[in-house]
Amino acid sequence: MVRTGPVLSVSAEVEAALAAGGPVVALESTLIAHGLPRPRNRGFAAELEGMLRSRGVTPATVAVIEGVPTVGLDEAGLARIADDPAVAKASVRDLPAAVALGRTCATTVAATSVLAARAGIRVFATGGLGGVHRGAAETFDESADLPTLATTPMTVVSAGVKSILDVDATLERLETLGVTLLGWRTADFPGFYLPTTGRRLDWTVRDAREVADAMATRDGLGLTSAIVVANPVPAGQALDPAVHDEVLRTALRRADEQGLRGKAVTPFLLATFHTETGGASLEVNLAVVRNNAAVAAEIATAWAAR
Ligand code: PSU
Ligand code: MN
Repeated sequence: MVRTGPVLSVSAEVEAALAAGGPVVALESTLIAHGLPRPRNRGFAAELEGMLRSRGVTPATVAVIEGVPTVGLDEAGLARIADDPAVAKASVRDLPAAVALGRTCATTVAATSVLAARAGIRVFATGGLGGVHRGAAETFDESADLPTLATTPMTVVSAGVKSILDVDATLERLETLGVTLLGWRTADFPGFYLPTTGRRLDWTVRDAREVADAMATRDGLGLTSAIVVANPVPAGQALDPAVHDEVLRTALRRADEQGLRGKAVTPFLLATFHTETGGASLEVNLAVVRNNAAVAAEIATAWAAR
C-alpha cells in the first residue's frame, strides 16, 4: 500500500488560525519533557500557551502522540508530554520510526521545525538551539538542529545556543549552513543562561517588522533556510557568570565520567545545572523561554499583518 494521506494532525484551532492568515507560534515539546523538571514543566507548558493567546496569537505545541505527529496539542497531549517519563526525545530522523511504531515522543527544535513548517507555520519559539558540543572534534556530537535549520524555512526565536556548547564552532557551522542570524536589539550573540557569549553578530534588528521583511526576502529569493532571531535574556534574569562556569565544569566532567552519548547529553547537562544551582538555572531557563515566546508573538503578528 502506498501511503498518501496526511501524516500530520493539525488541531482545529491552529488550522483555523492559519486559514484566516492569523498569527501562529509553534512551541517545542522536548524542552517540556526533557529540559524542565516535573511537575513544574506541566504548568509552564500551559502558561506559555496562555501567554500567546493573551497576545492574540494561536499557540501550536508540537509532539508525536501515539504515532501521530501533532501540531497543536490538546490538554491531554500536553499532560502526556509533561507527565509521562517514558516519552522519548525525537529529532527529525526519529519521526519515521516513531510514527511506524506508534510511539509518543517530544520533538526537538529540528523535529518541531520540520512538522510546524509542514503545517504552514512560519514562527517558532524555543529556549536555546542545539549546536556543536565541546569536544566535538573527537565525539562528532553536533545537534541535528543545525543541518535541519539549513533546509527548513522557519523563523526560530532562541536565546542563542545553549552555553553548554562550543559556541564558536556552532557559529561557524551556522554560517556554513546558510542560516540567517539576527540579533534582537543586540549585536552580541547571547548565551542562553547568559546575556552574551562575547561574540559579535553581523546583523541586529530593532523590531518585528524588520524580521518579517527578512522573512519575505528569504521567501522571495527562493531560499529555504531558517532565520534565527537571537534574543538575550535580560541581565537581571540571567545566571551569575561565575556560578555558570563552575557548574558547567562539574556537569561536563560528570557527563564524561558517566560516558554519556547521543541524545542523553543535553538533558543531562541541563538537569545537572538545575540541581547544582539549587533551581536558579531553572528560573533562568523559564525566563528565557517566556521572553522568546513574547518576541515570537510580535514577529508572528507582524508577519500576519503583511
Ligand atoms: N531549549 C531549552 N531546553 C531544551 C531544549 C532547548 O531551553 O531542552 C532542547 C531543544 O529541543 C533542542 C534540544 O533541540 O534541546 C537539543 O538537543 P540535542 O543537543 O541532543 O540536539
Ligand atoms: Mn547530540
